[in-house]
Amino acid sequence: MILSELNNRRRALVAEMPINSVAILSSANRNYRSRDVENPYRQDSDFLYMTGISEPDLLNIIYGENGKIFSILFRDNNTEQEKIWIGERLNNSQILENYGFTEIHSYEGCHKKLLDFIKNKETIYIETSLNKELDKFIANQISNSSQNNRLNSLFPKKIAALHSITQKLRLVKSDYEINLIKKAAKVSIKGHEQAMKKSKPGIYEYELDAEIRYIFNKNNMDCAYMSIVGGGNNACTLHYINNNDILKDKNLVLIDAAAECEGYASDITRTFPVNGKFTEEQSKIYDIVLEAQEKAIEFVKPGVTWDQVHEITIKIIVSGLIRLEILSRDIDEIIDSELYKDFFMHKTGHWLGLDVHDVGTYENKLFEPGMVITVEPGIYIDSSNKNVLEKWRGIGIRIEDDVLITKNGNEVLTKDLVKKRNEIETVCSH
Ligand SMILES: [Mn+2]
Repeated sequence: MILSELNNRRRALVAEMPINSVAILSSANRNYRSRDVENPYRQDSDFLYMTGISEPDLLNIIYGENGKIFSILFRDNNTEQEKIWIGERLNNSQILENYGFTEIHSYEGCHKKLLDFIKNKETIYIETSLNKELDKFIANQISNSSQNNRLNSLFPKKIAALHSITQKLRLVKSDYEINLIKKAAKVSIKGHEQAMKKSKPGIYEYELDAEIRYIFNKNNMDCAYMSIVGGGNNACTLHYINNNDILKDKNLVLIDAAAECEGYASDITRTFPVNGKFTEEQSKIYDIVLEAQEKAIEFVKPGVTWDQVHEITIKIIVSGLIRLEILSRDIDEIIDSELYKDFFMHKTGHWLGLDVHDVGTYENKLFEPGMVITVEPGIYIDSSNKNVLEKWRGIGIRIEDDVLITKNGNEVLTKDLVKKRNEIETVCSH
């Protein structure tokens, strides 16, 4: 983590807070798999954004005073026992130097010490329900302060939602952040290519899942989210993660999987034939989704809204389905009455960043350079849908890329992964 990046973020946070405010951030809790066995630790995204540190049991206070930015960390050096069981981690003086904190104090008993930094402030910016102890402490202070106690009367009176600021900051990515998403994308692409090469009828969905995970892990990355590997009709279950079915000849397989690099997610979906060759029906549906995706991406640029992008994909998908006689009314009627939702029931994309479905509002938000989004239309024809000819049933296709909005338009961060039918068939044949 480069220091200038962290300092820019701290400065930006302070600039967004009213004068005489303080932000209090808590690290994410440990998460247990069963009894005392922990899941791999994942830092809270806001905390990671403001501190760069991926450890539990931390508290961070940020405020500005006389034009100077203060970032106070509460953290304990590891004990001898921890050194034996878990190993060494950086000590507080290394952390102070590498991450640019103004001071470090002990985490043990930090609530009392906290008061030194927040008394006389007017507003606390915080995310409640992340750290129950801290929530309780603050609630107590506030109720005491209303009781005319002289010391407690110095406690801030207002509580505000920290995410109202952090989501705004996190929405526009710096070059440093974009580079991390690019790194994650590069490894994700390798994973998808590997799955295309290894796919064949008779193997199980989890085998392709494992191929992808192997590539990610081999590159020192992990999955940004649970991989979706859905063969045949399983592709019609939008968040299918069982991945335990057999992959059948002449079926498609939809893979939505991507790696995370230093907290930053990529998010890619490709759909390809299990045996490497698209059937006629699959080809027809595939080309509609691809056209919708490419036209939507072409349209992405500063000043555009999500609604506009979604409208383009809907139009192309609906006219495609009419052409194939899967839908049979007038295009405007289908769009107005949302009849297409039997086949395309989700939005065209989402923000991407530290969270795979990243923070940020959607309604009327204009795209700006530095924002990163996914564009991922799909068509899903469930095998139980008796309103369409049998030959179409059980086809589920989604194509998803990660797109950076630039000054003049956009850059597809995942463009190196094949998506035209003939290109996919070529990779599958290797
Ligand atoms: Mn996505």
